[in-house]
Amino acid sequence: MAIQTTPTQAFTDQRPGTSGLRKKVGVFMQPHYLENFVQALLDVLNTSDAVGHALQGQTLVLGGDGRFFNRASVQTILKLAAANGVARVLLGCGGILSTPAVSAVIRCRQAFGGIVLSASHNPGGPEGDFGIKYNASNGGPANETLTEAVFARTQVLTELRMSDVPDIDIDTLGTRQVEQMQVDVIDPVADYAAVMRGLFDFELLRGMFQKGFTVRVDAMNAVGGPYAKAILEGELGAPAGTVVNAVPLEDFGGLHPDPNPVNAEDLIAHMSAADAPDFGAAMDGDADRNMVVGRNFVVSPSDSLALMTAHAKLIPGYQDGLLGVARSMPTSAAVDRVAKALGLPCFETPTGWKFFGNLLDAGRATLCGEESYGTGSSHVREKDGLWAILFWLSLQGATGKSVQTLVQEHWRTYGRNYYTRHDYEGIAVDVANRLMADLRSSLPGLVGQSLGSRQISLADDFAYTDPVDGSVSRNQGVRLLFDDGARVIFRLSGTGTEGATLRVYLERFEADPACQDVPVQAALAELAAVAEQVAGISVRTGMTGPSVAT
Ligand code: VG1
Ligand code: CO
Repeated sequence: MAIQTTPTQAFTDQRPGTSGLRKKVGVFMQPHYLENFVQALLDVLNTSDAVGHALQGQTLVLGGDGRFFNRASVQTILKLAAANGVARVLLGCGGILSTPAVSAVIRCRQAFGGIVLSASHNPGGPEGDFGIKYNASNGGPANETLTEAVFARTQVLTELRMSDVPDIDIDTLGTRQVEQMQVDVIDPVADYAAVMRGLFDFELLRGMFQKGFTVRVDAMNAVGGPYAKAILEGELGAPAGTVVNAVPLEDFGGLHPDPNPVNAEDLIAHMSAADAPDFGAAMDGDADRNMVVGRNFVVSPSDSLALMTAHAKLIPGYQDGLLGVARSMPTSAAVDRVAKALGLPCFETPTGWKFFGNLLDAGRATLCGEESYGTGSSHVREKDGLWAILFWLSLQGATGKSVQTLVQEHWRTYGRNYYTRHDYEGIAVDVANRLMADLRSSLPGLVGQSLGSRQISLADDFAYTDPVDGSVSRNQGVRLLFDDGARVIFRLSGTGTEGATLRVYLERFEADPACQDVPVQAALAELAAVAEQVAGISVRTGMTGPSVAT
C-alpha cells in the first residue's frame, strides 16, 4: 500500500457558495471531482500563510448528513487526508455528523478543522444534491478568504496525492489506521450532547415530559434523528415516537429536508389536528435549521430569534445575559427592537453563517439568527436545530406558556414585524442576472419615489464591513427601505444547483395590537406588489407568483 500521485485536470465550477460547494450528485461523482476539491482544500490548509499555521500533523473532524454518496466520499477523503500529512481524523460513526455536531467536536477536541459532507436543506438521493464544506478551528464555516483560496487552487490543480489502501470499517467505534494516519471512529452524538447538557436545565425538561407535555420532532429522515432521539427520548425521557422520521436515509425518504411549512407539511398537519401535541419542530438535512410550531401556530424564524433574545436569561446557559445579537440582513428587524430595549449591541451581516463567526469569537454577539430557519449561539459556530428546539422547550417549561401565547405576548410588547420570503425557483440564470443588474442600476433613481402608500428612503446594494477584521463583502442583496421601516430585499440564492433562485424578502412593522393577527401574506400583499412593480418578476420570468412563500 502506498501513496500515489495521479495527474488531474481542473474543473472550472468549484467555487463554494453561501455554504460550501453544492452540486448535483452526478457532478460530484465524475472521476476526480470530489478528489480535486479536497486536494485543493488540503493544499491550501497546508500553506501556512493561508490560515496562519499548517495542517501537517494535525487533527481533522469528518462526517456528513448521511445522504447518498456520503459513505463513498468518507473513504475517498480519508485516503487523500492520509496522503497529505493529516495525523488524525475524528470520524463520526457511519460517516454521520450533523453540522452543529462537527462544530462541537472541533471545539471540544481542539481540532484543526472539519469537513462536513452535506447539501443541507437540498434534496438528496442519486438524483439529488451533494455538498462539502470546511469548518475552521473555531468550529465555524470557512471565511471568504479561505473559500476563495480553495477555489483559486482548484483552478490550477494538476495532481492528486492519495493512498491506495482498501476502504476501512467506518461503522464500529474504535481506532484504525490509513497509512500513517490514525482514524478514530467516534460516537456522533456524545460531544454535542455534553454541550447541550451544559446549557439547558435537563431536570426541568425531564419534569415536563413526566407531567405529560407532548412533543413531535420531525427529523425529516435526515441527520437530526439520532441526536434528537438520544437527547429527547434517551436522556430526557420523552416517550418513544416523539421523534419521527428519525433514521437518516440516503434520499431522505424522498422528502425535501427543508423545515418550513411547505416542505414539512406533515408536521403542520399534525400540529393543526384536534389531538395536536403541545409543541412541534422540524430540522433540515444537516440538522442546523429548525422550524418551531405550536398548536395551530407557526413561528417565523425572525420572531424566534427575537423571542430567544427577550427571554434568554430564563435559560441557564444565558442567565448572565447576552453580549450582543446578530442577524443576517434579510432577517426581519424584530430582534433589533428587543436588542434596543435591552441595551444590547445588534449586528446586521450578509446571508450565511460564516459572517457570524468573528462576532462570536470576539465576544460581541451571543445569539445569531437568519430568516431561513436558522438560529444559534456562541456554544458552537454553526446554527443549531436541536439547540433551538431545546431552547423553545425550555421557554415553555420556564414560563408555563404555550408557543402561541409567548409569540403573541411578544408582539403586544414589542410590536410585530410582519415578514415573508418569496422564492422564485428555477429561473434561467441569464434572466435572473439581468433582473438583478437592472435593479442595481435603477437604485439611484428610486430614493424619494413613492410606491403604494410608502416612500423609498434608502435603496442600495448591501455591503458589510466586518467590525472585527475589517474585511468588506459587497453585493450582498438589493434593499429598498421605506419611510415607515418597511423593507423589500432582493437577492439570488447561493445554495441552489439548478438555474437561479430569486429570493424576495418582505417586511413591515405593525405597532397596533389590534392589527397584529392578520394572515401574513395578506398583511404583506401591498409590499409584494411593490416588489413586482420595481423588479418586473412576472414579466421577466413568466411566473405568476413565487414557487414557495415562507
Ligand atoms: C440559504 C439561506 C441562508 C443560509 C444558507 C445555508 O442561502 O438563505 O440564510 O445560511 O442557505 O443554510 P441562499 O444563498 O440559498 O439564500 V443550510 O442549512 O442550506 O447550510
Ligand atoms: Co442546513
